[in-house]
Amino acid sequence: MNTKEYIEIEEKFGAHNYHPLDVVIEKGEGVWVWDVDGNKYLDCLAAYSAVNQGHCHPRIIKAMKEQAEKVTLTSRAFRNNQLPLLCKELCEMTGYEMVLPMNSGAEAVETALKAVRKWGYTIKKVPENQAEIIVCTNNFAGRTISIVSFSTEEQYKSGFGPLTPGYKVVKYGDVKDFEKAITPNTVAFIVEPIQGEGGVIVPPAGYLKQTYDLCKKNNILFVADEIQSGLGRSGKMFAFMYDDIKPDMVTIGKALSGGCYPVSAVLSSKDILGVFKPGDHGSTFGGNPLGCAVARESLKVLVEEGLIEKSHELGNYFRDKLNEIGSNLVKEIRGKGLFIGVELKPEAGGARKYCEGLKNLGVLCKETHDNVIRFAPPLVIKKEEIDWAVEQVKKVLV
Ligand code: IF1
Repeated sequence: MNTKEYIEIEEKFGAHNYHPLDVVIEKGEGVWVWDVDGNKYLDCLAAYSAVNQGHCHPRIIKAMKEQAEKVTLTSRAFRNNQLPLLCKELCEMTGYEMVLPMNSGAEAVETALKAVRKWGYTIKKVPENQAEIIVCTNNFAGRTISIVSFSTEEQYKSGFGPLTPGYKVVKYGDVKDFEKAITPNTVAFIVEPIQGEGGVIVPPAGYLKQTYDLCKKNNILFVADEIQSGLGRSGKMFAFMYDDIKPDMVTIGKALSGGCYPVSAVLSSKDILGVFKPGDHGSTFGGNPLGCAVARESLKVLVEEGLIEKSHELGNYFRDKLNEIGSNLVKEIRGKGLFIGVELKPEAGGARKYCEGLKNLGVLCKETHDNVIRFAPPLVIKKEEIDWAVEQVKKVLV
């Protein structure tokens, strides 16, 4: 079957909740993917940063196969011999005390929401059902009802009410706005250290530190959503590490499994995650041995292959090269590490057509927020591959 035939079948039998580029991928290796017609593409999206380690990383696939042949799922009714090791290794690697494993990113965020609320009631002593959580404009944290309830994107919420109460939205990057929103009932501030969906937005210098200090002063939990920006994407293990802070809680997902399996987690302290008692929270698949084995190897690959440092170095190189193009269509090139946003001027007529153009030249990337092209290739990309990608970008941006 060819591309057109696959698309027809999907359009007929699959729900239409996406508008993907018309490329049907059948194989991936490192930074490259191949479609069903045999065309080869450089993947500059990396499944929204889930395949930081590169497609089908041999070590991760090996770990996955080996575990799949032993045992895949035990449920949390019983213990398994992979979960303890993943928790321990994650804590040692990140400096947190405790891990709560889930599957999707949205589930990790939901877990964080439940944890900070329960912490608010049991430790901070907020009156019952009065807990407030502060979030930012332009946030993206997933698609569940509670998460879309605090989205500022109308489409994500519209038609899905009644929505979950208990959130206050403040302007991303505006410390004063954040300070004004604090009340005695504020239990947490949930923030992406770099906004992905928002358009690869890096907040003004000092923003994270100042909001963090205000959280400390007011007994508010600072929660960093590192599901997209974390695990090397920004050129550090976590994007918050560019600032002098240690969030009370961190959500991770995506690259935690190198894109091989849905694995997410919440990292925090014993005091905070300790609010969960048996029966308070869980998931059939969360912490399953297959996911844990895959995650353990994915983390090792990230560190042992020096992918975090590579992201830092090659991210600077990629941005410099994009800047050298000097296109009149470009308003701004921003980001950290290999997490790059190219914002086009309004007269460019939207980013989508440039992504289509790049696809035809063999580079896969995705527009975000109409005017931003995001470049976030697997962190295993080589300099020469960046050079080639930039040549293609040059062709569409002239
Ligand atoms: C989709 C964007 C990326 C996330 C942060 C939690 C989650 C995400 C910071 C939830 C998910 C996704 C989901 C995907 C598109 C995507 C995305 F364009 F919407 F913004 F990555 F850039 N926190 N991001 O970015 O994780 O439940 O999806 O595992 O189509 O919804 P999830």
